Amino acid sequence: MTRVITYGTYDLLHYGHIRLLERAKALGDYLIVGVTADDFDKTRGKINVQQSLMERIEAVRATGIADEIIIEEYEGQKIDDIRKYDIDIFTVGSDWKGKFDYLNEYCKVVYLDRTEGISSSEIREEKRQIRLGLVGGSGFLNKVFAEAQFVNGIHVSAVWTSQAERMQCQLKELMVGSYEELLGKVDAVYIRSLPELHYEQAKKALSMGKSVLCEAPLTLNETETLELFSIAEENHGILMEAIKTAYSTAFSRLLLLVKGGKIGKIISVDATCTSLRKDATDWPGIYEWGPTALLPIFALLGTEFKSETILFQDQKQVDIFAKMEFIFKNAVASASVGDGVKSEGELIISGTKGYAYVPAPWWKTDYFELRYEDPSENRRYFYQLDGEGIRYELVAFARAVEKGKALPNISLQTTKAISETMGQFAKRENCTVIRG
Ligand code: C2G
Repeated sequence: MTRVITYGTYDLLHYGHIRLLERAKALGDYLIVGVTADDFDKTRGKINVQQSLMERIEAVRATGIADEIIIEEYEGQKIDDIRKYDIDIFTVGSDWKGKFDYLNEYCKVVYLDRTEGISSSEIREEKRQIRLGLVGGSGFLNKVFAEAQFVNGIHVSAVWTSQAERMQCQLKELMVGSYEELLGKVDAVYIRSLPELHYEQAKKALSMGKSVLCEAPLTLNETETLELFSIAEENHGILMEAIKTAYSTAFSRLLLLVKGGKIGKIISVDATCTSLRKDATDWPGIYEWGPTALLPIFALLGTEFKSETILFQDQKQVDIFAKMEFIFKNAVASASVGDGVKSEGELIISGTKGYAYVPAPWWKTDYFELRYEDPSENRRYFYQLDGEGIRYELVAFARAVEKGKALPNISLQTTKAISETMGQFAKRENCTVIRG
């Protein structure tokens, strides 16, 4: 009996996949199909997969072609599987030609012609076509534009910015003269303007039924933030707060592990985010860093707290550093943020059994450690991070727009608390100012 194995994601199963499976089966008597797990796909850069693993397995099973279905979870598994399942032939489409020659050592490798003219990416592109407008006075728009190229179904189609000179050529071609003109050309907007402009800009877009992905803080108070969410709902649009860290796999997994009790009861969360930038930035630096530093604090400890801020200004009265202290019922936290002061950008979560350590720059990390009194219990965790998380954030936004339902990685409670805290800071409430 000839045993054949093949692998794939099989997202939105199409006839290209089915033809491949049929020919794979015809190579022998027994066909095993390995369907890729979500995490494994993410590590190989496949971020747009729309169906869950179970949906994809079910679709392959329903073809009736596979004799057995297994899950592909890790790099190198193919060799393990070939041995474990006593495989005679490994086969895959010709788009992989040469890539699996190393398996010849273990079994016969056959590349089958790929079916032209159909692919999961094309189906995803057809399923959703979101014309995205980029708004704001920031060079960061270039980054978002670059990252949008990795997201199926999002097309940047207009840009409105006060910083034309900082835009790369392709964005210059998409520039329009007013916000209204931009809104006329798009289905959704990404906003990275000064926080005090967010409310009006988001409101205008949402009222016209557009969806909005807006950098944090969404607004500078809880009431306006809630109002924006209700306008979004009334107009069937999506409103999502953009903090790229919330979409990094390492950060999400860290929160799950810590919330799951891995370091005991959380006693303290200390987050530091600083930068020294030569260019005057679009946002005052503390606005720029504040929401990111507040994210793990509110996500882990909730939003019932008392807070106090110590703000440092330079001789020209420019805010260069702020230390925000939080007292919760059973825990404390601090956010040290600065633009003009440099420190170690680490995140430390202290618990009654151990602590989590995320090295600098923690807001775009692919790695963290859980550490204990007995160092032999320490564990290191690594995850893939592409595009600083912006790419994943855009995928989540596109999915939400398509489904008409947001499943943000940031809770509404956290979003509200970030708006309120940054607003209080803007008004210098509970704030002691030290001038240098
Ligand atoms: N395929 C094809 N024709 C298409 C599209 C895909 O023959 N038009 C084949 C691919 O070559 C692959 C299988 O269908 O053999 C599954 O394709 P994907 O779901 O895109 O999976 P892929 O990323 O190619 O995974 O470990 C993973 C495997 O190595 C391949």
